[in-house]
This record gives sequence, C-alpha cells and structure tokens, in this order.
Amino acid sequence: MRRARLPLRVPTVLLLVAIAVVLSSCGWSLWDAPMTTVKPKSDFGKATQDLFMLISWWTLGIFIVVEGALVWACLRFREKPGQPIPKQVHGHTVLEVSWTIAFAVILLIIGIPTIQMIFKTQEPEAANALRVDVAGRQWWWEFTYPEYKFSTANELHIPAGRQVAFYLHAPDVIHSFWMPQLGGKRDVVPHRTNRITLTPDAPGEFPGQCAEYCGMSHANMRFRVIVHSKENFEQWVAEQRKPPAEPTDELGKKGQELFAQSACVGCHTIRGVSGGAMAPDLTHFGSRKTFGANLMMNTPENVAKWIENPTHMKPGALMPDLGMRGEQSKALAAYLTSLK
Ligand code: HEC
Ligand SMILES: [Cu+2]
Repeated sequence: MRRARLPLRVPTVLLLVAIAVVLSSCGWSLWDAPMTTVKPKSDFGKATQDLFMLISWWTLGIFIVVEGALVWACLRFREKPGQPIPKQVHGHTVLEVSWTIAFAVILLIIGIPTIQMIFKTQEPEAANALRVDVAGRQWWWEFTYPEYKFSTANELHIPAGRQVAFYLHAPDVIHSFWMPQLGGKRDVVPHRTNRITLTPDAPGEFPGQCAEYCGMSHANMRFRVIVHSKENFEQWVAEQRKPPAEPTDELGKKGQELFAQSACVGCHTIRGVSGGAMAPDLTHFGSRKTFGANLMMNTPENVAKWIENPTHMKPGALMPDLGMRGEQSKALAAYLTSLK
C-alpha cells in the first residue's frame, strides 16, 4: 500500500521551521556572549571547564558506542521474509560482566578528578589572598573589603593575578553568587558562610547575576565585576577609602542637607554623614557606573526618578518612596552622583 505523500511533508517543514526558530535564539558566536561559561577567565573557571570537557568527551564516546551498537543490531538482525525464528538466548555472563566493569572504570575516570577538584576548591586560601565579604540581599549585592574597611554595592572590584576569597553571606533568603566568565556558581545561604576562591587572569569587565530564585526582583539582582591591573586596583582602593568629596554646587549642597535630615540616613551609610546598614553604602555612589544592581545607568535623571518611585523602576524594591518630588529629588540626585 502506498502512503499519501503530503502528510509527511507537512511535519518535516514544521520541524525545519521549529529548528530555525530555536537556532535563531542562539548568539552568533558562543564566544562573544557575555554570560558564557565556556571561555573561562580564572583558574577556577578553567579547572571547571577542563572537568566539563573531560566528562563531555567520555559521554560522547559512550553515546557513539551505544548508539552504534544499537543501529548495527537493528540492521544486522532485522527480520527478513521467510526467515525462521532465531535461536532464543537468555543472558550472556561474559558480556554482562565486561560491560559492568567497563562502565565502572569510566565512572572512576570521571569521578576521581571530580572529587579531587571538589577538595581542591575547598582548600584554605593563600596567605596573601584578598578577602571580599559578599552579602546577597533582596535584591542587590554588598561587597565589603575587611582588609580596607569599606563597603560598596553592586560593582565588584578585584585585582588580576591575585587570589580573591569570596565569603558569601545571606542576611535574608537564599541567593546564588554567579560570575559566569570567572567561575561559580555558589549558593549564598542564611546562617552559613560559603566560599569561592579564584584568581582572575587579566583585567576586564564581566557580568554577574543572582542564580537562585529569591523573590520578585530576582532577575534584577545583577552586578558588574571589574577586574583591574594591580596598580589600578590600588588606586581604586585609595579613592574608596577617602571620605566623600563635599558637593560644590548649590543643588548638591541642598541635596546633602536634605539627605542628612530625612529617613535616608536610617538605611544608607555615607561615611561621615550616616550609618544605616540595611541598604547600599552610598559613600562613593558617584563612582559607580550603574545602580539598582546593574539595572540603571547612574545619571542624575535616573537617580531622581529612582528616589521618586523605586518600585516603578525595580518591582518589589525594598526602598520606600519618601515623597521627595521635583526640586527635592533633583537635589538629592545631584548630591549623590557628586560623591565620586
Ligand atoms: C527603608 C530603608 C531605605 C530608606 C529609608 C531609603 N533607602 Fe535607598 N535603598 C534602600 C534599599 C534596600 C536599596 C536597594 C534597592 C535595590 O537595588 O534592590 C536602596 C537603594 C538606593 C539607591 C541605589 C544604590 C545603588 O548603588 O544601587 C539610592 C541612590 C538610594 N537608595 C537613595 C536613597 C535616598 C536619597 C533616600 C532618602 C530619600 C533613601 N534611599 C531612603 C533602602 C532605603
Ligand atoms: Cu535571586
């Protein structure tokens, strides 16, 4: 009996269209994608990548052997017209024992370096490592440098070529600290301290992202990682340790007064002005390129809009609208963006 041709062609065309649509969501080059994990930029990232490749090659080998055997068996032993029923067998001790041993050996080859790597990543950090305390909070990141005694938010600055030890805390709910190109991810869990140590290879700028659902603005809980040369990092640290510059223009001065007199001081720290501890440290707010966990560019217009309506710009944001409007929010924005 001949099958009608058309019904077969329609699914084929639909399948091709579906494949084209799926593929069109891929970047042109996997290598240029900012969130790529396959082009590691640190020792930790490279070690993870090597392990991933080792496992991928072994699984590819197993896939080819198993599928090859399956296809071969289908072709070799398929039913032919007039053939008698083949000899019925049950079990084959030699075959069964040998494939059990073969796969146990492959699992060992994969398992030994994996376990070694897990222990290696848990080793104590080097004596000269830079310690950064990371707090994942709904929905922003706080980075504290105990060695230098200051905090910053959402923009992580680290030096190339020196080991960095990240101590991960969660004051509220579970988050996950992830810098795809540098290495990770690691859960940030309340009531315990997790750790990642890694040495970035070279200066560069990389995106980071919370990778564990943590509430309404989880997807907006991003950060930027700036890897500096050794000299640039020291310069950045020196700038951050200085007290903030006094505003020079009228609007900025008005903003400074307003800030000091309003509820902002209850949540935010500006060294020498206020000591709030539940919101981003704003001492050198003007030196950051973005704010709101890498959501908005740090311009006076955006900051004024933020102060007027934080949850409009970032759903669920835990900063209240304090009723600052017009001149007031403009003055606050002028002051904050001047804190270089
Ligand atoms: C109840 C505590 C609270 C008060 C009061 C408060 N804020 Fe905030 N503020 C926050 C929190 C929490 C964030 C982080 C929001 C986020 O990114 O999810 C924030 C973020 C910010 C940011 C962005 C910081 C960054 O680097 O991303 C600015 C600027 C800011 N607040 C200014 C102000 C000003 C000005 C006032 C006073 C008018 C004020 N805040 C009052 C809690 C507060
Ligand atoms: Cu999250």
